[in-house]
Amino acid sequence: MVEAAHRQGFALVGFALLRRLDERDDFYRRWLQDGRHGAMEYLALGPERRIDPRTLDARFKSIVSLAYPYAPPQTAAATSIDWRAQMRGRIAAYALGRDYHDYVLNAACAVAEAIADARPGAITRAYVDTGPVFEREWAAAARLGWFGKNTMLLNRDQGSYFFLAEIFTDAEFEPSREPYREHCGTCRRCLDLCPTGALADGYVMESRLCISYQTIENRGAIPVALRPKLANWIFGCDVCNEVCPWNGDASSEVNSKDLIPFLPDLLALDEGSFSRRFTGSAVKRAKRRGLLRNVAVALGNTRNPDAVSALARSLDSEKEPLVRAHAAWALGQIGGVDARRVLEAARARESDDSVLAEIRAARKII
Ligand code: B12
Repeated sequence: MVEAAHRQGFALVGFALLRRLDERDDFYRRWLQDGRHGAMEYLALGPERRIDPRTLDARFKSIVSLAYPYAPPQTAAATSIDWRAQMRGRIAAYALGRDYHDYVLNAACAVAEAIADARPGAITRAYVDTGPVFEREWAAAARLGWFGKNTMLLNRDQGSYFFLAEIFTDAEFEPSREPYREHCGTCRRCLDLCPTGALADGYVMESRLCISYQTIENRGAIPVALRPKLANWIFGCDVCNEVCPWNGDASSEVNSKDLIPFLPDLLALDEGSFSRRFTGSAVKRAKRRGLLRNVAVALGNTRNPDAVSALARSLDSEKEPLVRAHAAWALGQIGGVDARRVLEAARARESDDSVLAEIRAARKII
């Protein structure tokens, strides 16, 4: 079955016996009480299922944990261009190319079949982000790596650019590896360099501050104080991975058009062109209105007067108030006579209160 996993593209395979995660009970409940999950309500549903996976099915005895590497960000290309002058956005590396939920889950299902072939009658259930599972916790238990300060599962050879998948089964698989030591040591790069300070000591992730959360999971307005910190991230964020020494200077030759998309083009996408461009991509999760909201913020962060015309068109004819509101904010960031003129014209015809509030706020600063 290990060979089958490698054949399917998994670089790491490990096993752990299931048990109740008593030592995480308090941490997790406090994390939820503090509201750190933001609007991701599903993380709070039936907490016991995450603490003890045997509540999903009492017959489960062990877990097979799998790591599927993906192409690291093309860091040099993405950071060496002057994104402000060129009005380029960034998409997190995991979301470039095909949506991993499809092909990694298929690969995990093939491994589950290999288990059932080797042990006829075995019950198996595969997950990739698709169930109430602490995937990193179990990957650490299966000794694939250690739980890093950036809350990523890290491995000395693989860094953190891999997806996790797991198979619950009633077959018994004992850990086959040595316990994995933690190797963060005194390093604090991820904690110190996260643009929004979303990471705190003690493996605490404040999702509401995480750029990944804001650009993907938040369906409403992005808090004003966070907007400048998003820089040109328009879907996800890789900073806590990029600064991790265990990722070294990993970078790859991925499709650079996708990696550094031209923001004015994205702001002009209608439902049809959005759907065509992002079908089969993880980016679809943000929906058109979420992505264009992020694009408007990134254009504001360029502070580039060349962005005014694209934002003016959006404020004039975009159907989603959420996007118009962020376009107004962006014009306020850019400032200047043209931006002011566009905001004045929009104020005269706008009827949505949330957009009007953003127009007024933007006018105050220019
Ligand atoms: C919700 C979610 C998010 C949220 C919240 C992130 C978070 N840290 O919780 C947001 C949207 C912010 C997010 C962002 C990202 N995510 Co995400 N996300 C998830 C998801 C669906 C659930 C995570 C979860 O349960 N959070 C709840 C909190 C309470 O859990 P936790 O932080 O893991 O808390 C644990 C520890 O703190 C632990 N703990 C406390 N003290 C100690 C001490 C020790 C020694 C140990 C071992 C543990 C421990 O106890 C908790 C239980 O284990 C998982 C898939 C899954 N089902 O696991 C993917 C997942 C974690 N995400 C993943 C990825 C790739 C990302 C991004 C890199 C994407 C991007 N580039 O934008 C970023 C990384 C941000 C970051 N640093 O986490 C991968 C991570 C792979 C890896 N190598 O680790 C996963 C596993 C998806 C997958 N199947 O591959 N994500």
